[in-house]
Amino acid sequence: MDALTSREPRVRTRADVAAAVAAGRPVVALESTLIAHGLPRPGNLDVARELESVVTAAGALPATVGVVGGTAVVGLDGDELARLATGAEVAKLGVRDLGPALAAGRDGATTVGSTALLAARAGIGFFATGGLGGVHREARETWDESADLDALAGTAITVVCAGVKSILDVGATLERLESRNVTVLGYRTRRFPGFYLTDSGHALDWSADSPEEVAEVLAARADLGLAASAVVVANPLPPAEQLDPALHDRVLGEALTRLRAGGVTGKAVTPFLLAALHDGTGGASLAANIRLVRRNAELAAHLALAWSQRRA
Ligand code: PSU
Ligand code: MN
Repeated sequence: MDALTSREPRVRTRADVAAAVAAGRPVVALESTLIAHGLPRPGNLDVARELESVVTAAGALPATVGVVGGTAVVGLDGDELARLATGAEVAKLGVRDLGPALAAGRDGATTVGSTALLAARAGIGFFATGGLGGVHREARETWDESADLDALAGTAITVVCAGVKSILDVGATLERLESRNVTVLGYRTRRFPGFYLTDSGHALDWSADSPEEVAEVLAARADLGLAASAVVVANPLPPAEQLDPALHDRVLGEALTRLRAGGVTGKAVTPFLLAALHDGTGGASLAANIRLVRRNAELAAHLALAWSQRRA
């Protein structure tokens, strides 16, 4: 580890990431739960590496976040990334799990909420994922609402996503984002994307048509002192790249039936439904998932670049 690596107790920021943040150069955080728990092995490690390459090719520095042997790492190195993608005991860590996991010296993948928290603490302003967690369809009975929403309401970061996962109650999730004052911008659209689908069926009040327009919104928020909560930039798959909506609805219906029958609860729900979709669509949803995270990583890099140019 060289002298530049920034070390706080139990948190390590990779040296090049700390240097780029200090110099105001563009950095994009990536999360590890989508790699460790959202995508099937063994292809998941290739996707993790590819996302980093996409960010690099677009001119920003990637920093994948995760927990390795009880240390929270902002900017996993190649071996650490492989360890979280392929390890036998990699926990799924939301914000509330970080304390116990660090105390126990565990390995774990960070969710949108915990990645946003760790990235923002390290001074990173941009983050790409697939789809946010949100309010589940059974929430009236189960009270299952992703901790991502609460974390985003209290974390200063811009998150690029393809909306929220289509396994969720999208309308209820948008209502909660409104209640928690999370700004949502459609990227070149006023329709909220539906993760595997281009359009969730819900309208948005605001959109931005370029990285510079997003930067203008961030600057306005900063001037108002509103920068303590997240901005969600919702980036839809183009219609030609989405999953067939009829296939999506049919397979999701079956998956929800199996979820109820199987008694799956808590943080196992989202990985279960994603895997059921990937199996039930013969891999078509997996291909769409990989396409959308790649696009989000690329857009997040463009946003980070526009922001650092604006400030220079
Ligand atoms: N995006 C994807 N695949 C995923 C996720 C996002 O394309 O698996 C993960 C994120 O880490 C998000 C988590 O935080 O799903 C939501 O889990 P839950 O619903 O249990 O909060
Ligand atoms: Mn949940």
